[in-house]
Amino acid sequence: EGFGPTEYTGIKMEVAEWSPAAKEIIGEKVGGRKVFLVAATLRPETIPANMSQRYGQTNTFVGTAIKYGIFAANDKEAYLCTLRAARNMAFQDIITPRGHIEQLVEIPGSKIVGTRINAPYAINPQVYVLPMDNVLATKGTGVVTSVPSDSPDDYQTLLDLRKKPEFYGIEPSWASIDPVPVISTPTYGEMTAPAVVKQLKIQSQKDTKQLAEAKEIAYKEGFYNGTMLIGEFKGQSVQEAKPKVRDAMIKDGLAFAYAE
Ligand code: A2H
Repeated sequence: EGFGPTEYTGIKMEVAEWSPAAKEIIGEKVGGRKVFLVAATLRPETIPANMSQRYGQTNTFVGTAIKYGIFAANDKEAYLCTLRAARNMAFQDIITPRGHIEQLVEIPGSKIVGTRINAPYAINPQVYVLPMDNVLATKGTGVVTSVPSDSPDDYQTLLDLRKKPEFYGIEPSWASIDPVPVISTPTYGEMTAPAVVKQLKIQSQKDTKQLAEAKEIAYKEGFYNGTMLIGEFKGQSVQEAKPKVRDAMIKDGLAFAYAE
Protein backbone atom coordinates (compact mmCIF):
# COMPACT_ATOMS: atom_id res chain seq x y z
CA GLU A 1 0.00 0.00 0.00
CA GLY A 2 1.14 3.57 -0.65
CA PHE A 3 1.60 6.31 1.89
CA GLY A 4 -1.41 8.53 1.31
CA PRO A 5 -5.08 7.63 1.51
CA THR A 6 -6.66 5.58 -1.29
CA GLU A 7 -9.12 7.63 -3.33
CA TYR A 8 -11.98 5.33 -4.23
CA THR A 9 -15.14 6.03 -6.16
CA GLY A 10 -18.21 4.87 -4.25
CA ILE A 11 -20.70 3.49 -6.79
CA LYS A 12 -24.36 3.68 -5.72
CA MET A 13 -26.52 0.74 -6.83
CA GLU A 14 -30.18 0.95 -5.88
CA VAL A 15 -31.87 -2.19 -4.60
CA ALA A 16 -34.67 -3.31 -6.92
CA GLU A 17 -35.75 -6.38 -4.95
CA TRP A 18 -34.35 -7.90 -1.78
CA SER A 19 -33.70 -11.63 -1.54
CA PRO A 20 -36.40 -13.36 0.58
CA ALA A 21 -33.87 -13.79 3.43
CA ALA A 22 -32.95 -10.08 3.36
CA LYS A 23 -36.60 -9.06 3.19
CA GLU A 24 -37.30 -10.98 6.37
CA ILE A 25 -34.47 -9.28 8.26
CA ILE A 26 -35.17 -5.79 6.96
CA GLY A 27 -38.95 -5.69 7.31
CA GLU A 28 -40.04 -2.08 7.77
CA LYS A 29 -36.77 -0.95 9.33
CA VAL A 30 -35.54 1.28 6.50
CA GLY A 31 -38.84 3.18 6.40
CA GLY A 32 -39.39 5.06 3.16
CA ARG A 33 -35.70 5.37 2.33
CA LYS A 34 -34.23 4.16 -0.95
CA VAL A 35 -31.45 1.67 -0.23
CA PHE A 36 -28.23 1.56 -2.27
CA LEU A 37 -25.41 -0.96 -2.13
CA VAL A 38 -22.21 1.09 -2.26
CA ALA A 39 -19.19 -0.47 -4.01
CA ALA A 40 -15.69 0.99 -3.73
CA THR A 41 -13.72 0.94 -6.99
CA LEU A 42 -10.38 2.19 -8.30
CA ARG A 43 -11.55 1.76 -11.90
CA PRO A 44 -14.51 4.12 -12.30
CA GLU A 45 -13.83 4.30 -16.04
CA THR A 46 -15.04 0.70 -16.38
CA ILE A 47 -18.46 1.56 -14.99
CA PRO A 48 -20.11 2.98 -18.10
CA ALA A 49 -20.36 -0.68 -19.06
CA ASN A 50 -22.51 -1.08 -16.01
CA MET A 51 -24.33 2.14 -15.65
CA SER A 52 -24.80 4.15 -18.76
CA GLN A 53 -26.65 3.74 -21.99
CA ARG A 54 -27.61 0.28 -23.09
CA TYR A 55 -24.58 -1.64 -21.81
CA GLY A 56 -24.90 -4.71 -19.68
CA GLN A 57 -24.13 -4.61 -16.00
CA THR A 58 -23.07 -8.08 -14.88
CA ASN A 59 -23.37 -8.31 -11.09
CA THR A 60 -22.08 -7.15 -7.71
CA PHE A 61 -20.18 -9.11 -5.06
CA VAL A 62 -20.38 -9.34 -1.27
CA GLY A 63 -18.52 -11.56 1.20
CA THR A 64 -20.78 -14.19 2.76
CA ALA A 65 -18.88 -14.15 6.07
CA ILE A 66 -18.92 -10.36 6.36
CA LYS A 67 -21.35 -8.40 8.52
CA TYR A 68 -22.97 -5.44 6.77
CA GLY A 69 -25.29 -2.71 7.89
CA ILE A 70 -27.84 -0.43 6.28
CA PHE A 71 -27.07 3.12 7.37
CA ALA A 72 -29.22 6.22 7.04
CA ALA A 73 -27.36 8.60 4.70
CA ASN A 74 -29.98 11.35 4.94
CA ASP A 75 -33.81 11.51 5.10
CA LYS A 76 -34.25 9.91 1.68
CA GLU A 77 -31.42 7.42 1.24
CA ALA A 78 -29.67 4.60 3.08
CA TYR A 79 -26.40 2.84 2.21
CA LEU A 80 -25.49 -0.82 2.59
CA CYS A 81 -21.80 -1.30 3.48
CA THR A 82 -19.60 -2.33 6.42
CA LEU A 83 -19.82 -0.43 9.71
CA ARG A 84 -16.18 0.53 9.24
CA ALA A 85 -16.94 2.18 5.88
CA ALA A 86 -20.05 3.93 7.26
CA ARG A 87 -17.89 5.48 10.01
CA ASN A 88 -15.45 6.77 7.40
CA MET A 89 -18.34 8.13 5.32
CA ALA A 90 -19.71 10.01 8.32
CA PHE A 91 -16.42 11.92 8.53
CA GLN A 92 -16.39 12.68 4.79
CA ASP A 93 -19.87 14.27 4.74
CA ILE A 94 -21.22 11.34 2.68
CA ILE A 95 -23.40 10.23 5.58
CA THR A 96 -24.91 13.12 7.55
CA PRO A 97 -24.89 14.62 10.14
CA ARG A 98 -21.10 14.66 10.40
CA GLY A 99 -19.57 12.03 12.68
CA HIS A 100 -22.92 10.43 13.46
CA ILE A 101 -24.13 7.11 12.07
CA GLU A 102 -27.56 5.56 12.39
CA GLN A 103 -27.61 1.82 11.62
CA LEU A 104 -31.11 0.85 10.57
CA VAL A 105 -30.41 -2.86 10.08
CA GLU A 106 -27.53 -5.29 10.57
CA ILE A 107 -27.37 -8.00 7.92
CA PRO A 108 -24.93 -10.83 7.11
CA GLY A 109 -23.54 -10.95 3.57
CA SER A 110 -24.93 -14.46 3.07
CA LYS A 111 -28.48 -13.06 3.31
CA ILE A 112 -27.86 -10.32 0.73
CA VAL A 113 -26.94 -12.83 -2.01
CA GLY A 114 -29.78 -13.09 -4.54
CA THR A 115 -30.85 -9.47 -4.08
CA ARG A 116 -31.56 -7.75 -7.39
CA ILE A 117 -30.02 -4.40 -8.23
CA ASN A 118 -31.58 -1.70 -10.40
CA ALA A 119 -29.77 -1.39 -13.71
CA PRO A 120 -31.92 1.22 -15.41
CA TYR A 121 -30.05 1.32 -18.73
CA ALA A 122 -28.64 -2.21 -18.88
CA ILE A 123 -29.63 -4.68 -21.58
CA ASN A 124 -30.39 -7.21 -18.89
CA PRO A 125 -32.33 -5.69 -16.01
CA GLN A 126 -31.84 -8.82 -13.89
CA VAL A 127 -28.61 -7.96 -12.10
CA TYR A 128 -27.86 -9.92 -8.93
CA VAL A 129 -25.72 -9.73 -5.80
CA LEU A 130 -23.40 -12.77 -5.79
CA PRO A 131 -20.87 -14.22 -3.32
CA MET A 132 -17.08 -13.73 -3.69
CA ASP A 133 -14.61 -15.60 -1.46
CA ASN A 134 -11.88 -12.97 -1.37
CA VAL A 135 -13.81 -9.87 -0.30
CA LEU A 136 -12.00 -8.24 2.62
CA ALA A 137 -14.01 -6.70 5.45
CA THR A 138 -11.11 -4.29 6.02
CA LYS A 139 -11.06 -2.65 2.59
CA GLY A 140 -13.44 -0.23 0.89
CA THR A 141 -17.11 -0.82 1.64
CA GLY A 142 -17.05 -4.64 1.50
CA VAL A 143 -19.10 -4.44 -1.71
CA VAL A 144 -17.33 -4.96 -5.06
CA THR A 145 -18.79 -4.08 -8.47
CA SER A 146 -18.13 -6.83 -10.95
CA VAL A 147 -16.26 -5.93 -14.11
CA PRO A 148 -15.14 -9.37 -15.35
CA SER A 149 -13.69 -7.93 -18.58
CA ASP A 150 -11.02 -5.98 -16.67
CA SER A 151 -10.74 -7.45 -13.18
CA PRO A 152 -9.15 -10.94 -12.92
CA ASP A 153 -10.75 -11.49 -9.49
CA ASP A 154 -14.21 -10.69 -10.84
CA TYR A 155 -13.72 -12.89 -13.90
CA GLN A 156 -12.43 -15.91 -11.95
CA THR A 157 -15.25 -15.58 -9.41
CA LEU A 158 -17.79 -15.56 -12.23
CA LEU A 159 -16.25 -18.77 -13.65
CA ASP A 160 -16.33 -20.45 -10.22
CA LEU A 161 -19.96 -19.49 -9.69
CA ARG A 162 -20.94 -20.83 -13.10
CA LYS A 163 -19.09 -24.09 -12.45
CA LYS A 164 -20.58 -24.71 -9.00
CA PRO A 165 -23.78 -22.70 -8.54
CA GLU A 166 -25.20 -25.16 -6.02
CA PHE A 167 -22.07 -25.05 -3.87
CA TYR A 168 -22.26 -21.28 -3.80
CA GLY A 169 -26.01 -21.29 -3.12
CA ILE A 170 -27.04 -19.36 -6.23
CA GLU A 171 -29.41 -19.90 -9.14
CA PRO A 172 -27.39 -20.48 -12.36
CA SER A 173 -29.31 -17.69 -14.09
CA TRP A 174 -27.97 -15.13 -11.60
CA ALA A 175 -24.46 -15.56 -13.05
CA SER A 176 -25.52 -15.74 -16.69
CA ILE A 177 -24.49 -12.28 -17.89
CA ASP A 178 -21.28 -12.40 -19.93
CA PRO A 179 -18.42 -9.90 -19.55
CA VAL A 180 -18.90 -6.73 -21.63
CA PRO A 181 -15.85 -5.25 -23.44
CA VAL A 182 -15.11 -1.75 -22.10
CA ILE A 183 -11.40 -1.14 -22.66
CA SER A 184 -8.98 -2.36 -25.29
CA THR A 185 -5.29 -2.94 -24.52
CA PRO A 186 -2.52 -3.59 -27.08
CA THR A 187 -1.28 -6.77 -25.37
CA TYR A 188 -4.56 -8.41 -24.34
CA GLY A 189 -7.26 -7.04 -26.63
CA GLU A 190 -10.83 -6.30 -25.51
CA MET A 191 -10.95 -8.82 -22.67
CA THR A 192 -7.86 -8.08 -20.61
CA ALA A 193 -8.84 -9.98 -17.45
CA PRO A 194 -9.84 -13.26 -19.15
CA ALA A 195 -6.60 -13.15 -21.19
CA VAL A 196 -4.40 -12.63 -18.11
CA VAL A 197 -6.26 -15.31 -16.12
CA LYS A 198 -5.59 -17.74 -18.98
CA GLN A 199 -1.94 -16.68 -19.34
CA LEU A 200 -1.25 -17.28 -15.63
CA LYS A 201 -3.21 -20.58 -15.70
CA ILE A 202 -5.47 -19.52 -12.84
CA GLN A 203 -7.98 -22.23 -11.91
CA SER A 204 -10.08 -20.79 -9.09
CA GLN A 205 -10.50 -18.00 -6.54
CA LYS A 206 -8.23 -20.01 -4.27
CA ASP A 207 -5.22 -19.17 -6.49
CA THR A 208 -4.81 -15.92 -4.57
CA LYS A 209 -1.09 -15.48 -5.31
CA GLN A 210 -1.52 -15.70 -9.09
CA LEU A 211 -4.64 -13.56 -8.87
CA ALA A 212 -2.67 -10.83 -7.11
CA GLU A 213 -0.14 -10.94 -9.93
CA ALA A 214 -2.89 -10.95 -12.57
CA LYS A 215 -4.52 -7.95 -10.90
CA GLU A 216 -1.23 -6.03 -11.04
CA ILE A 217 -0.66 -6.86 -14.73
CA ALA A 218 -4.25 -6.09 -15.79
CA TYR A 219 -4.39 -2.87 -13.78
CA LYS A 220 -1.13 -1.48 -15.21
CA GLU A 221 -1.95 -2.52 -18.76
CA GLY A 222 -5.40 -0.94 -18.57
CA PHE A 223 -4.24 2.25 -16.91
CA TYR A 224 -1.15 2.99 -19.03
CA ASN A 225 -2.12 1.47 -22.38
CA GLY A 226 -5.91 1.13 -22.38
CA THR A 227 -8.33 2.83 -24.76
CA MET A 228 -12.04 3.29 -24.07
CA LEU A 229 -14.30 1.19 -26.32
CA ILE A 230 -17.66 2.58 -25.24
CA GLY A 231 -19.47 5.50 -23.71
CA GLU A 232 -19.05 9.23 -23.93
CA PHE A 233 -15.23 9.04 -23.97
CA LYS A 234 -14.89 6.27 -26.54
CA GLY A 235 -11.50 6.39 -28.31
CA GLN A 236 -9.79 8.27 -25.47
CA SER A 237 -7.03 6.81 -23.33
CA VAL A 238 -7.99 5.40 -19.95
CA GLN A 239 -5.75 7.96 -18.23
CA GLU A 240 -7.70 10.74 -19.93
CA ALA A 241 -11.16 9.23 -19.49
CA LYS A 242 -10.86 8.02 -15.91
CA PRO A 243 -11.32 11.37 -14.10
CA LYS A 244 -13.98 12.46 -16.61
CA VAL A 245 -16.10 9.34 -16.07
CA ARG A 246 -15.70 9.72 -12.33
CA ASP A 247 -16.76 13.38 -12.38
CA ALA A 248 -19.74 12.64 -14.64
CA MET A 249 -21.01 9.86 -12.37
CA ILE A 250 -20.60 12.05 -9.30
CA LYS A 251 -22.44 14.90 -11.01
CA ASP A 252 -25.30 12.54 -11.94
CA GLY A 253 -25.63 11.33 -8.34
CA LEU A 254 -24.57 7.78 -9.27
CA ALA A 255 -21.33 7.90 -7.27
CA PHE A 256 -19.33 9.83 -4.68
CA ALA A 257 -15.69 10.25 -3.70
CA TYR A 258 -14.68 8.01 -0.81
CA ALA A 259 -11.20 7.85 0.75
CA GLU A 260 -9.62 5.68 3.41
B1 A2H B 1 -11.73 -2.67 -8.45
P1 A2H B 1 -6.85 -1.86 -3.60
CL1 A2H B 1 -12.29 -3.45 -13.41
N1 A2H B 1 -12.17 -6.79 -0.90
O1 A2H B 1 -12.99 -2.23 -9.03
C1 A2H B 1 -11.55 -7.18 -2.03
N2 A2H B 1 -11.47 -6.40 -3.14
C2 A2H B 1 -12.04 -5.20 -3.07
C3 A2H B 1 -12.71 -4.72 -1.94
C4 A2H B 1 -12.76 -5.58 -0.80
N3 A2H B 1 -13.38 -5.21 0.33
N4 A2H B 1 -13.17 -3.49 -2.17
C5 A2H B 1 -12.83 -3.20 -3.44
N5 A2H B 1 -12.14 -4.22 -4.00
C6 A2H B 1 -11.58 -4.34 -5.35
C7 A2H B 1 -13.15 -2.67 -10.41
C8 A2H B 1 -11.78 -3.13 -10.79
C9 A2H B 1 -10.94 -3.15 -9.69
C10 A2H B 1 -11.28 -3.47 -12.04
C11 A2H B 1 -9.98 -3.85 -12.18
C12 A2H B 1 -9.15 -3.88 -11.07
C13 A2H B 1 -9.64 -3.52 -9.82
C14 A2H B 1 -14.19 -3.73 -10.53
N6 A2H B 1 -14.12 -4.74 -9.56
O2 A2H B 1 -8.85 -3.51 -8.73
O3 A2H B 1 -6.34 -2.96 -2.76
C15 A2H B 1 -12.17 -3.34 -6.29
O4 A2H B 1 -12.05 -3.82 -7.61
C16 A2H B 1 -7.46 -3.72 -8.92
C17 A2H B 1 -6.62 -2.80 -8.08
O5 A2H B 1 -7.44 -0.73 -2.82
C18 A2H B 1 -11.23 -2.13 -6.24
O6 A2H B 1 -11.15 -1.65 -7.59
O7 A2H B 1 -5.80 -1.46 -4.59
C19 A2H B 1 -9.92 -2.73 -5.79
O8 A2H B 1 -10.20 -4.04 -5.26
C20 A2H B 1 -9.23 -1.92 -4.72
O9 A2H B 1 -8.01 -2.55 -4.45
